[in-house]
Amino acid sequence: VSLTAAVSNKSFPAKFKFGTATASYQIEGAWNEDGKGENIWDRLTHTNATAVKNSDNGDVACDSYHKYKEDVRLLKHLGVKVYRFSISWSRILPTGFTNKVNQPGIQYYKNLIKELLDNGIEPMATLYHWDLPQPLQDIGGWPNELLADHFANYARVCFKAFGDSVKTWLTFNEAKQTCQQGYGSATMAPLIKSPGVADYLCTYTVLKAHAKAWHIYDDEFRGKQRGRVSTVVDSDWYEPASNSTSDMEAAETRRQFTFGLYANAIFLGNWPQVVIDRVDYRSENEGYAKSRLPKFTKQEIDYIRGTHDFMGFNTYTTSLVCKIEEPTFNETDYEFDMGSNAFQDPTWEATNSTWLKIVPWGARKFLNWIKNTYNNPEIIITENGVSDAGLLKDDARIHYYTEYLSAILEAIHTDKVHVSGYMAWSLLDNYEWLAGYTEKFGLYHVDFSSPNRTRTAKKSVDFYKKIVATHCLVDKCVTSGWSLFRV
Ligand code: PNW
Repeated sequence: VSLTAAVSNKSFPAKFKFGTATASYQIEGAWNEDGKGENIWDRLTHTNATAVKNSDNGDVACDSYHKYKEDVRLLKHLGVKVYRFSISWSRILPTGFTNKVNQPGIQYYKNLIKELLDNGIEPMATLYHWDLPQPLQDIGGWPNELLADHFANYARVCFKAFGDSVKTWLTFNEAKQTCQQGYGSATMAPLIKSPGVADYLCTYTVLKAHAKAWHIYDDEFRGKQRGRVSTVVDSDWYEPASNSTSDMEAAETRRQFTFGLYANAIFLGNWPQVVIDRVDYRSENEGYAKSRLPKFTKQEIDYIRGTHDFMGFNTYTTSLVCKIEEPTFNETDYEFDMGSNAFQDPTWEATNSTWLKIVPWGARKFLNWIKNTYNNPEIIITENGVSDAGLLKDDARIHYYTEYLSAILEAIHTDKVHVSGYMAWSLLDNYEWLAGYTEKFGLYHVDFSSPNRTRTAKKSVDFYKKIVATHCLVDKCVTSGWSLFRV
């Protein structure tokens, strides 16, 4: 297959914003420096190291806590307009609560933000990228609905400290991974296995936490700070395995149980109806006294609906879905609630992450589905990228970005999807959760064996730099008349 055949010759709109993304625990290191408290990834990696490949941890990671100025130089070299990073809650509030505010932690992010602005790069801050303060896990973590208030208080501290400079805020990165993996399948910290019970309680809290933070911004800060707040939703694109009605329905149900579980309440109101129907139905048949899905009151539905100023969307890959017979009622499982199987086509191009197959058309279909399902919101692609084993000549990464950016260009121009920005995951090779340092997503290589954590540009740096500069994937783009940004 010719690589160039699929490359779009259309151009990204003039105001389209390119950037790169990272997350605190994955890059910062300095896990116990300057008053930072312990979080759930510190606890997991220090007490249950065998759960992680090579017993790796983020104690030092890319050492960005000390090397942030160098990171900003790399961003400057790339020419990106935006840098998406996350704030470590335990660095700001070591106990998780507001009883102690850690000034050195605040100062670190102030320094980073100033360095970005001095170099003409917009900061985009994520408040929660999976590193919950351990004391909040000790009271049950996200399944405890009291966390909504603790998160809201933390958000207020951040809006107050950084909101004069940060104009784009994301509350949660991929709450689906937090809830379904952290409290369901036990494949992310805090490794709690309670699929179909604790995961829904987590989702319920997270949606309320997000809404509270958005309202705090709206009520107390928007007037003078004039920024925008949203959340990041992700899932695989779920394509029906056949064109039978049952597979098509099963795929849509799975989209609602994954993406819809996190987006519906915010963009349309309440849980998706199919989620309510199926969890209620299965809970009753499984013998529960009431549904495992916590319900929102009418007041809560109204409070959560509309708490977005755009949509943050992470996209990586695609799965196929086929309908299965109703699973046994003897067992409770989030997977059973969905009533289908999901799998990937073995002929799809593989990467260095088992879950990540290269399926660019899935990203385009997904963007169209979002447009049609959630009333055509403005979408910022807050993450997209691919892993390899760490090659400097990373042609596979260039291939992935070329194909996905082509699909996104077609979505923008042909399908009229309102995509306004794109953050490549990731600026640096970094700590990839339970995969440790074995799956590399960076544009820049990091030498984890050197105390300097030396950064080296991979081939993809020049490639991305050129796209950022020209807004084109080919030597000469066709400029289209269509632009969402025309004034
Ligand atoms: C994202 N999946 O997570 C996260 O936001 C990053 O922190 C992470 O490093 C990056 O993707 C690469 O994994 C995902 O299984 C993890 O579909 C898993 C999936 C999707 C996203």
